Amino acid sequence: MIRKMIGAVAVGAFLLALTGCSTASGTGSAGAAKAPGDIVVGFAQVGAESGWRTANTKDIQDAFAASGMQLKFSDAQQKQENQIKAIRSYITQGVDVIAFSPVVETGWDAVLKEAKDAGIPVVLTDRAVDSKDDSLYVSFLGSDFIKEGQKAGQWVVDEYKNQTDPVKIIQLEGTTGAAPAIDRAEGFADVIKADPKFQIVASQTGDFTRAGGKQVTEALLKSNPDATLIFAHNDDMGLGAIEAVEAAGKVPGKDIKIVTIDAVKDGMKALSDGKINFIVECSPLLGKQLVDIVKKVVAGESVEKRILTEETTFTQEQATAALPTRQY
Ligand code: GYE
Repeated sequence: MIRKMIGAVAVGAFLLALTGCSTASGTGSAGAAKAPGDIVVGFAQVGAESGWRTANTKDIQDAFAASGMQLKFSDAQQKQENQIKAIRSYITQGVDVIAFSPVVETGWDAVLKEAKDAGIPVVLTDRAVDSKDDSLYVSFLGSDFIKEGQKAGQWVVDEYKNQTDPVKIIQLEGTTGAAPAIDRAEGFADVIKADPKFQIVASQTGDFTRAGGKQVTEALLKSNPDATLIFAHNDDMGLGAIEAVEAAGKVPGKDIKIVTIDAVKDGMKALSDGKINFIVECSPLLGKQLVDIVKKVVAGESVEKRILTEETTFTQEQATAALPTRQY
């Protein structure tokens, strides 16, 4: 009899554990729907390094404010240890969902495992992690950075199709180890390698900032005075490069052509003015989609593991046409 009772208790405990498990994978507590005001989301942002990031932060904050959910927000100032600290603090606070944009790709498994063990679903926003265990996050929302690099490369191939002389290229890389820096470089290289006249003569990180882009371009123009093209992994570094090119007595957009990625307002203005030659769009407006993912995860609905943002490209004429209604 006592044995039977112990058995029943054990079965009960097992069932409870199972219910606990489904909460852990994001099915909500015992099926009861949570009111938006009771849902708490912790967002660990990269920093405020670029116009793109500022627009991204605003869009996420606006979308959560409109949703009625509670958003806890932290800015890691581009440091991984700060982001890990923020995520640990969200775990301790017992938030419903954690979302974050990993500053670099590697080194997340331990903290993501802690979130998983605490039953808190994680959504990757904008940037990916390179973890082999994809059960550590429920979804990854963001752009295809390889495709962006390929689009930039394709413009270069088309622009120089009638030139046989070497095209010497300076590449301004994003933050070392960040998914968009790795993937944009890869996509670009993939396309230009078809013709050996394209030579990346120097490639260095400007950390996705305007100051970084300016400083690196200054130095690299000195060591590579015959470079005629700059590929910058984001608009801000391209804008910094414009200043360095002008300071070197050259005309940006003519003596030195510039291709960038993002299409934020300042970049689009420079493109419209002919100082940048081509921009591949990368949308920072991820807020609404993130809110939708969080709602589904909390309600126990399934979500797509990979959600891609839709993006285009801009020539000078297209930038001039798009500028008046550009949101960011
Ligand atoms: O291109 C850059 C920002 O992760 C896609 O980060 C984002 C990149 C964006 O600093 O401007």
